[in-house]
Amino acid sequence: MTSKVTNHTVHDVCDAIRAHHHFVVVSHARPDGDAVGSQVAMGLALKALDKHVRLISADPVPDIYRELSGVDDIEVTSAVTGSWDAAIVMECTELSRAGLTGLNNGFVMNIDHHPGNTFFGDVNYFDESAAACGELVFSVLQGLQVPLTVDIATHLYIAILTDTGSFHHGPISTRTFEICGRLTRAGADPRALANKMFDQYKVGRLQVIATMLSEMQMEDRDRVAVLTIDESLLTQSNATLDDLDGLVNLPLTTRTVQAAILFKSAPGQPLRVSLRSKGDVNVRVVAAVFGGGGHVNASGFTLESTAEDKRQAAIQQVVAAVNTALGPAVGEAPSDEKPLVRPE
Ligand SMILES: [Mn+2]
Repeated sequence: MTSKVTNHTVHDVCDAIRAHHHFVVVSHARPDGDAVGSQVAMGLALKALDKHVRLISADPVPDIYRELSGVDDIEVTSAVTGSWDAAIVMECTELSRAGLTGLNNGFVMNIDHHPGNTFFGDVNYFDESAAACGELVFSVLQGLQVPLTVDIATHLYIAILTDTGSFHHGPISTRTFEICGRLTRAGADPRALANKMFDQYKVGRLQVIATMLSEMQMEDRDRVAVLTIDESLLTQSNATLDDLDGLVNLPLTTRTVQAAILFKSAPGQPLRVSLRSKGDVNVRVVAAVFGGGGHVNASGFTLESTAEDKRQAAIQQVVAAVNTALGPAVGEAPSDEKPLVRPE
C-alpha cells in the first residue's frame, strides 16, 4: 500500500464507505471513551447502511463502557484475520497505534484528530480542531444520512464528553456544542451520561487519591505537580487502573499548577505515565520524547523500566515545557509559605 500524504474531506470518506461492503472498524490500543464511542457509533451506522462490519480492539474495553449498547460486539484480539475490503482506523496518529497486525494489506480510511497524524490511510480525514474523534464520526454520519438513533447519539456524546474531560480541555468549539445539541435532541442524556462516566468509581479510588495527594511533590515553584501510584497502593485500595481515570487532573484545579505528571504502576504492566497541562504548556512534546503521543494538554507514554533516572528525566521535561510556554518561575512558591501537609 502506498500512502499518499494528503488530507481528504468528509465527502471522500462518505464516498469510500459507499464503495465498500466488508468493513473492519478499529481504534487505538487501550481504548478510552472517544475510541470506544467513535468505534461503536461507526459500527452501528455501517450496519444501518447494510454493510458487513467487525469491530476489533487490541485491548479490552474499560468497565464503565461495557454495559453500553453495542460494546459487546467488539472483538478483542491482536490480529485482524478473515476477509474485509476496507478498514476504518480511528483515533490513531499512525497505523501501529491500533496495536493490531493484519491491517497493512488493504484499503484503509484514517479518521483522527490527534496532532502529528501521519496520513497513513488511502483516505485520510484528519481535523485537529475537533474536540473528539466523535465529532468527525458525527460529520461522516451526517454525510451518509444515517439516522441518529439513541444508541449512536449516546456513543458520540460519550466520545465528546470524555475526550474533553467534561467540556474542560481540548479544542472545544461552537461545533462541539452544536453537535452535542443534536445528540441530545436524538436522545443522549447529558445528566445520566455524566453520572455514568464520572460518578461510578469504587471507594478504593478515594483511598488512592488520599495517599497520592499526601505524597505529591511540587516542582518549579508549584507549577509542576508530580504524582505516583505504585502497585502496593493499588492493591491496598482494591483498585484497578480503570479506577485511576482523571486523577492526573486533580493538581490542575489549583491556580499555580500548570502541568501534572502521574506515574502509575500495576502488576505485570509497564509503568504508565500520564501528562496534563493548561493553556500553551505542551505536554505532547514531552510524551513524544519518550515514544508516546496525545494532545497539547493531555498526553501519555509508557516506560519499560521504573529506573529513577527515566522518572527524573520525564519530570525535567515537564518543567522545561512549562518554562518554554511561560518563562522562568519567579517569586516564592506558595507551598513554601504554607506547608501542604499540616504540621503535627
Ligand atoms: Mn480522541
